[in-house]
Amino acid sequence: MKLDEQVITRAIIERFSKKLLDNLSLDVAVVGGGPAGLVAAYYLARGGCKVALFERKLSIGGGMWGGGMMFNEIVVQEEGKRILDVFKIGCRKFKTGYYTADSVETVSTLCSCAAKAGVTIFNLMSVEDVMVRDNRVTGVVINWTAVEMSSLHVDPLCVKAKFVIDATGHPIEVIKVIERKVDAELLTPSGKVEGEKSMWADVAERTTLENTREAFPGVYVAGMSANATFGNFRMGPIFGGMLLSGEKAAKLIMQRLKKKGK
Ligand code: 48H
Repeated sequence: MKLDEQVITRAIIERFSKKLLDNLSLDVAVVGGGPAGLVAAYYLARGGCKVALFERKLSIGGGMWGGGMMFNEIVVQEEGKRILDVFKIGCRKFKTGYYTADSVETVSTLCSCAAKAGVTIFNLMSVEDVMVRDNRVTGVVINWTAVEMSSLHVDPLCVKAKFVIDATGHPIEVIKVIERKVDAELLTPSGKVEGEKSMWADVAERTTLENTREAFPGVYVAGMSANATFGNFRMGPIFGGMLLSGEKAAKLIMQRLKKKGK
């Protein structure tokens, strides 16, 4: 059979356009494809939610690829290992309570499992704003990362969502937009972003989970965003808290949507 470039081109345009059109109204928009966002999206999709994940970069996986300081191994504690086991990611005991996993295997498996569970992943797309009605976020405003990078004056498009997860990591981009643009308080003690503190792995891993909750009506924070929003420590290259936070965000949202997790 002879291959026709016109067919190849049409296939990509038609299939991508359909994918985008099918995702203009979501149960959950996950912003950020790091470990927390991927795990949250996976559990939401498994629970029957319509979920799309928007990732600014070409590759999904956020800060996990590089392990610690580009040594591509990650550490998880006992509780975090439970999530690695769910995804059948190989991990090895280092000493009591500490396990290591290959960061490339971990990221690629989380990504693959999320896609296979039914998450639609849009890479190269950034969330630059939100829609707010009656003091509740009702969706996200998206644009191509290339537009953002080149500072082109191109207007964005919009995706409606019942819930949004800010899984953008250290910069907490969705919450920061709300803080800057919406004339209302966040659900934090001060009503503002409390801010990330310096390194303390033991406390940070625990508080990441505690801080995984609704930070503005309709918006949950997961992963590093949770501690940055509610004001707690960073934890360095231990990733159990990120994985568990993704799982918790999904559970909380599914309760609100009255969906049963699998
Ligand atoms: C679309 C966006 C936008 C946007 C950002 O940084 P991440 O890996 O986030 P987490 O919370 O899943 O994991 C944090 C972990 O990687 C980490 O940094 C740790 C444990 N640090 C500890 C320490 O002490 O330093 O992923 C966030 C993703 C990235 O891929 C961004 O490109 C993406 O979100 N992103 N995508 N629209 N506006 N902003």
